[in-house]
Amino acid sequence: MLRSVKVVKKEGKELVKVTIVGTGFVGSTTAFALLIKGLASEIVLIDKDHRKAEGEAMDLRHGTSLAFPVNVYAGDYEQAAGSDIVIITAGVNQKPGETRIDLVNRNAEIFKKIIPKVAQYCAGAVLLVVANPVDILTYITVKLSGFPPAKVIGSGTLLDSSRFRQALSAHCGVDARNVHAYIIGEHGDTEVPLWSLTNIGGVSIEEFCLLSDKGCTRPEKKKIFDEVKNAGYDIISRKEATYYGIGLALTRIIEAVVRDENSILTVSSLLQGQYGVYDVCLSLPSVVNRNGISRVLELPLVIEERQAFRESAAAMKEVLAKVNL
Ligand code: 6V0
Repeated sequence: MLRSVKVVKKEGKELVKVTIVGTGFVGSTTAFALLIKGLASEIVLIDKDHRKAEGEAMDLRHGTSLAFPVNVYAGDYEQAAGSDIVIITAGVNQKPGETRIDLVNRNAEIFKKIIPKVAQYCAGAVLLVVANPVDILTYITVKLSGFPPAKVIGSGTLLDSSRFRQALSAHCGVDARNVHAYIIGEHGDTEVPLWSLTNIGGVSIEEFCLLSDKGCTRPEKKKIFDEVKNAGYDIISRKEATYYGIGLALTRIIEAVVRDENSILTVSSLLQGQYGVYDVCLSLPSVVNRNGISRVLELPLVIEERQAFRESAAAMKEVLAKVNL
């Protein structure tokens, strides 16, 4: 029987085991962020380049006396047994000029090797998919693992929503934590900003701008959203990878799971009829707790947002139809 995430308490401390498959830029940065936040008591690093995983584990271990007592080591799938969460970052990343969708066949092949082993050894875990195209690979993970769909989470547009909140924070001069704004749909070129629900401290973005002398015209909104949508490309063209933002986004999801927070996060999961969309993984604001996704919210979108969301779903279905599962 599948169990939910265990948070064993020993002498008042929570024991959480996290496995990270793929210890490149994203995997190792996420391990570092987990260590700094003290969210895991045990971290297993798996990579096809085992020596690299060993090197990352050694480097991280050397900081544990200065942060939290985490047992971090390089291992294989046997050592991942009993993990509460398995993060899957293994796969190729975008090169300058490539889209996320361009990676689909290469990373689907990698997932075909990884997911059966993860399912074999980590039957009770929540799976957190990160490799791109993340919505397609989340769907593939649901199918290949046989896990209940609620236990398979794609990092989806949590990063994009965070970028959106940061861009609006800079525009409005308000702490990003007081900016409430979602990007939904694909983590990629068809993603959808929910301007109609964007608010700052409970005041709609349009009203906030009016009250504080900030511009909120259509071209200004387009400029902000373009910056968000193209952020990944803009970073990759400068430093060939992105990892700090996603590392923190993953840490936020893990926090919601291990602390059973019921946090609302825009993550990707298998949709079952939301806005008339079935059998594809996409991001919508979702309630995340120790069981994974406990509820996917259907917010009152305006017609253009609904339509754009459906188009994003159609684009994902087109890609999925070409994947050889
Ligand atoms: P990277 O630095 O090349 O790391 C990938 C790692 O995966 C390498 O260490 C490989 O050795 C390892 N690997 C490859 N195949 C296997 C396998 N079969 N088993 C075990 N390990 C394997 O890439 P990076 O860390 O930059 O990116 C990883 C993935 O995350 C890519 O697909 C990116 O596109 C994706 N990202 C997703 C983001 C998101 O928001 N969802 C954000 C950034 C990157």
